[in-house]
Amino acid sequence: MQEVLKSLGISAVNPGGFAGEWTGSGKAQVVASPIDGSALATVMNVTPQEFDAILARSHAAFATWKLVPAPKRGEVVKALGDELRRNKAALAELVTLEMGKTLREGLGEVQEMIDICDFAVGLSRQLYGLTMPSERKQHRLQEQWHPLGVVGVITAFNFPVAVWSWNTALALVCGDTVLWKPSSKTPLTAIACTKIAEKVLRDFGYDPAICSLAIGKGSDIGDLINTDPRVALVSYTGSVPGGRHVGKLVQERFGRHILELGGNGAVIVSEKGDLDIALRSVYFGAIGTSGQRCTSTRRVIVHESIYGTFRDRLLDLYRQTPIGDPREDEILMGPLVDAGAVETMLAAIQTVKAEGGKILIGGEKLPHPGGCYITPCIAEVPGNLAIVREETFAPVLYLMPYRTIEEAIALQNGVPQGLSSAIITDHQSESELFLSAAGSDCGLANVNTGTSGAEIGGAFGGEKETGGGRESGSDAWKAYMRRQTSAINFSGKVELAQGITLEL
Ligand code: UN1
Repeated sequence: MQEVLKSLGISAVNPGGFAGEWTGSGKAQVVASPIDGSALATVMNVTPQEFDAILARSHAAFATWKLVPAPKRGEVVKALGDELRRNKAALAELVTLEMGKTLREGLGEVQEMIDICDFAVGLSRQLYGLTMPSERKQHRLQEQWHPLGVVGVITAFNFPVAVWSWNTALALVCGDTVLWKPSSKTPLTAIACTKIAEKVLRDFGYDPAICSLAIGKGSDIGDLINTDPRVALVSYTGSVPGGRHVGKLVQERFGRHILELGGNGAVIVSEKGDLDIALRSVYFGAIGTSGQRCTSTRRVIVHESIYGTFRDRLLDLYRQTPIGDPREDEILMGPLVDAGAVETMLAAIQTVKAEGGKILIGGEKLPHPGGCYITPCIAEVPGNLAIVREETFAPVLYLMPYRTIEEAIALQNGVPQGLSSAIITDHQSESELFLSAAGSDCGLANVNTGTSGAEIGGAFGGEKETGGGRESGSDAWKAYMRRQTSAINFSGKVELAQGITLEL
């Protein structure tokens, strides 16, 4: 463990702020591993004054960074990807130590970082604007995309490094600077990533404040980001109440935001689908990252004709789930992020029972040091009970039957969130209906694969209470730039649009 920390530049005590230099004289925070409760290192939070200086540096860095040609900015992102490749094993291990996901998932998370860097390098030569025909003679219409400013990136504990990289790789090629406020639960991985970015920027001779960091509580540092007009865009990943708060503050000052909030992923299992695919997809979607992904499968809607068989086979898988130290190879489910998350899960299970659901398995605390281990739970419910409509960030899976595909889609859509959804079917009309305007209302809708594990190539995000933002692939980069439309007259005369004449 000490070797991993050392190789990533983590000391016993670490300043939690960076913008060209490391600062942090606020509250000292001891970071404990959910694996066994052991202390990993101490982080010094930044004070509001230090935050102000960090933001000023990030803002100043934007003035020069935006003038660097985009393909040159892409070279920096290429080097960042290479540096992440070199540090993949260590960074994955730190992710596992700090938030408790299995090492194989930690490696997958770092791979997502590498992938988005590769994507952004290509993008650095493809920040295309359009040209349009003008309605006036000898005029031309065009649009260009320009750098936007400082991007405040506020991330959650569950993907402590990948979400930063989705935002950062795009922001950098778009000519923006990044100011990162990670979850207070995972500050060490943020320090490690910032050190990697610092090295890359210094190697190129660019201002290292282009990738800044400010560790502190959401209610102070987060709100300073939300309210400061020097932050052009706030990209927030977190809960629905958190996003509602961020959205209001940022909107109040007409800033931009990308909100990536709660999910309530459902898989529809059709009797016309492959049962093995259904079982594997649902199982990984529900217990992966101990049910702490925003894309986690929280509901499974099963055709009544196969309901009993599916339920029994899923229960078999659950009974055999290897739970324990997430660094061990055979372990599929590690701890929850902290003891509070375990308590939230236990409280949700009580509510399920009170609302008429039936617990089929799970919800038992395991006697490990640190107190964060619990068996994954399946609850049988008659439909979207009030508790089912809430996102409980834990491995609780709700099982419900359906009769017609229309009824299944209505159940799938019948929650306030709209992030991820899936159908398991070999019947083309069913899958096409699911993907049509009459189908899933989510930002992600998959066929014959589960709700989680989205690839970086697509735009990632969701509708309704999920917040509507999009990050990562496709044309999500457009949110990180400002669009400028120009009319260019080469006629030598003045001609007004819309046929308006002006006789002088
Ligand atoms: C999240 O849980 O905030 O699709 C992100 C997935 C991952 C990202 C999840 N690629 O499950």
